[in-house]
Amino acid sequence: MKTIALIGAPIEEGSGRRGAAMGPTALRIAGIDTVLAGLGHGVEDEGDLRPSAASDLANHPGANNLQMVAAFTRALNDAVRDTARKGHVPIILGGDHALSMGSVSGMARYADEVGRALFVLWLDAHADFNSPATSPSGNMHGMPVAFFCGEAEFAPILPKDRPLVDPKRVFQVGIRSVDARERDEIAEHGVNVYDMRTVDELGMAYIMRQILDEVRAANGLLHVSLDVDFMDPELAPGVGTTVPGGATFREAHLIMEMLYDSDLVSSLDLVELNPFLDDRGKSARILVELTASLFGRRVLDRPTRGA
Ligand code: 5AB
Ligand code: MN
Ligand code: MN
Ligand code: MN
Repeated sequence: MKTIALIGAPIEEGSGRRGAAMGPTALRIAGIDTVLAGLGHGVEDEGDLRPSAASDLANHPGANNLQMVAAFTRALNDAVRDTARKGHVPIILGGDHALSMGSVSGMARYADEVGRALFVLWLDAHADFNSPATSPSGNMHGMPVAFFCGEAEFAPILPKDRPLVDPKRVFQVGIRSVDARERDEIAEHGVNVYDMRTVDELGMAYIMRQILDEVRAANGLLHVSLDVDFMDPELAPGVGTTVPGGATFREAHLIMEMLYDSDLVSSLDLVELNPFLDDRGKSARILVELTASLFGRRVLDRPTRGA
């Protein structure tokens, strides 16, 4: 059994609209703490981070709300590293996806301290590899992967010598909306992209086995970042950036069960939930269901084949 630390990150300034700041509350109302405790884990709810804007940074025309995004990045970078040092598993309750600038950078710092490689499983409709120079919107929830890979270095948000994530250790699954310049960037940097067509052709189980084998062979830590829009909008409508053709409940669920079986997951982001757009808590509940599966809920105890 694990000790899980819930860290609320009510940031919405990284997205183009309001509402994601209510995400941590919705996840708590959907019962994330009691569900995890019911599986036998220790659960410590650290409450919500409430950083004040990073007023040392100048506004940037290509990076909307930079001061607030930087404040959450710094706060999470420390909080996640401290949690991992205690041997606990941080679950970041978002909040928009800009928060992964901080959570993944914090895990990269921890991995560096313990001499292990950090891998990232990015479950999203989008590649989130824009920078202020390439972004069509200026919204920083479209930039976290470029940031923690060291690409979007345009302001002193974190120290320059921070540990980075190797783009070849980033696995993106479910991708189906990529901007033109982003497409070139992910190819150039060698990010592993399993887009929806690949999921359809190869199947989720095959893809997950490949990813998990690689993490295991490197004795790596695996950070999972789950964007609500990874799922099909029919299943999870509570998000500002829906894209049709997303993962089904069965595909998402299978990923979570395979992650649990692997015992490789060190940390988890639940991001982009916008309760203002949700349908009676549906998306919040699905995130809690998936998290339960990632931490060991079993529908059936499978008998050994042939037994
Ligand atoms: B999300 C877009 N690529 O950069 C941009 O939901 C969308 O965290 C980003 O994946 C979507 O503005 C960010 C058009
Ligand atoms: Mn995203
Ligand atoms: Mn997305
Ligand atoms: Mn580049």
